[in-house]
Amino acid sequence: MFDSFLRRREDEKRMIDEGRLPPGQAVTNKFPVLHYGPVPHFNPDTWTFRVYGAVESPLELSWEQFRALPSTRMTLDLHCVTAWSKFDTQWEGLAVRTLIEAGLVRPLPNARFVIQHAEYGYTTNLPLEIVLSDNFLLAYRYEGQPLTPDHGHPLRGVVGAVPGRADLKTPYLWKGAKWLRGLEFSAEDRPGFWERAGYHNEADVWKEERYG
Ligand SMILES: Nc1nc2c(c(=O)[nH]1)N[C@H]1C(S)=C(S)[C@@H](COP(=O)(O)O)O[C@H]1N2
Ligand SMILES: [Mo]
Repeated sequence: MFDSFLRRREDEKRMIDEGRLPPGQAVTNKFPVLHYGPVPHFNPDTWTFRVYGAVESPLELSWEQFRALPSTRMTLDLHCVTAWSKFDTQWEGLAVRTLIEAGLVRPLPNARFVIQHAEYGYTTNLPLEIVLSDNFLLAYRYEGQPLTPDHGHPLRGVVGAVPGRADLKTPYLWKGAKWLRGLEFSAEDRPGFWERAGYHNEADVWKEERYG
């Protein structure tokens, strides 16, 4: 107990020194679980991933097809709006850019936003620019293991900070939908579940944009 307290204090000091702790955040070495509603059951035979909206033609992939696409790894610092930050988390999954480079998704010129659609109607919205950047991933593995049900198995959006990449915008973690089932490209922005519940639409962790 006391050891983990000391370790957390040391980690926090190091992250402040390295300029990696955003205002109002505290370090956790745990991985808290936060969401609204129940944890869905995953059936690999019926699961689909859809990409639609402002794209040349809609795409639907089975779990097998999704997993056959080339994977990308990202190491991200996660910042939750409830004030915990978790550093150097390792993720593996599909980069949205890979879907575009493979020619599977062709965004229309007017596409500027992407709405993540998850089980039970949960949605969250991000600018296309963030979805295509080096700090957003459609993740199916965390720390070398498949996601646990609580953290979004089999697939979630995840967004975080990449140390040393001040050029990347970093939103709070709620901008990654657990139990993700599809992406809607859109010309117009459409605030999602937490955004409509009062969270900030942009959610920049460095500007402390927590509430709208
Ligand atoms: N489908 C779904 N995804 C969600 C949420 C949710 O309620 N439903 N909550 C978000 C919020 S508020 C946070 S902080 C993160 C938490 O992710 P974690 O439980 O893996 O820490 O998931 C986000 N993704
Ligand atoms: Mo959250």
